[in-house]
Amino acid sequence: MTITITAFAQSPDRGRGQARDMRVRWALEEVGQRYAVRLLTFREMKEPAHLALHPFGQIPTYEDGDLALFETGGIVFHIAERHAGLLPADGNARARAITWMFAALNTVEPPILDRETPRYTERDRPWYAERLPILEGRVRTRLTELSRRLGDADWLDGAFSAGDLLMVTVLRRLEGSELLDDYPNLSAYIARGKARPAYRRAFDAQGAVWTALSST
Ligand code: GTB
Repeated sequence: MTITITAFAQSPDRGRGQARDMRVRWALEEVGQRYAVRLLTFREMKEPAHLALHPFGQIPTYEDGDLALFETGGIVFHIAERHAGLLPADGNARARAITWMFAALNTVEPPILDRETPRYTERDRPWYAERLPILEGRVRTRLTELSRRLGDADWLDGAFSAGDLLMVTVLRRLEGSELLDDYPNLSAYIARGKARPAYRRAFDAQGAVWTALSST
């Protein structure tokens, strides 16, 4: 059975690996699963065939036989449960790794997105300049807390896990801003994630979509 995921036919990030298919690609590479990719235009994402797979008309989705999933947290969790390599075998360590998955998506990602989204949608509004420092302050609060917890460790809780995979992709959203500058251990943590061979393969694969598009 071939696993098939969906991704942007034309990613707005031009191959920088910020779209969420990157998380799923990385997870599949970590566990050594081959996969196919169905590329979708924005129009196709809102058509009935895709809406049957994804109620919100987004990417990525994941199909394996008669199983269809959406939401990167659910997809990465499914991959991690089915294959060795992304969750520890010990029950307590596994529960903690799963907790970090939720922490990445529910506690760290929201303030990062809350800061990022108005940069595109509200930049010309009178309140934007006043609001930005507030949003950045909320991101800094989370980074300070996360940095304190990570300390000098390589990963959040022992060996690399799906929790780290999601956390690194979440923190990567801050690349290009100065927000990470005050947190060298978090920058090093992101770099460690990006140095993993599975990350490199996933990044190159998603980047190849943009390269192929721009050469036509
Ligand atoms: N919570 C869902 C999940 O984790 O799976 C969110 C999925 C999601 O936001 N998908 C986006 C999408 O399909 C693509 S990744 N958007 C189209 C739509 O909603 O109509 C978000 C994204 C897009 C672009 C960049 N970028 O250019 O840097 C980064 C992230």
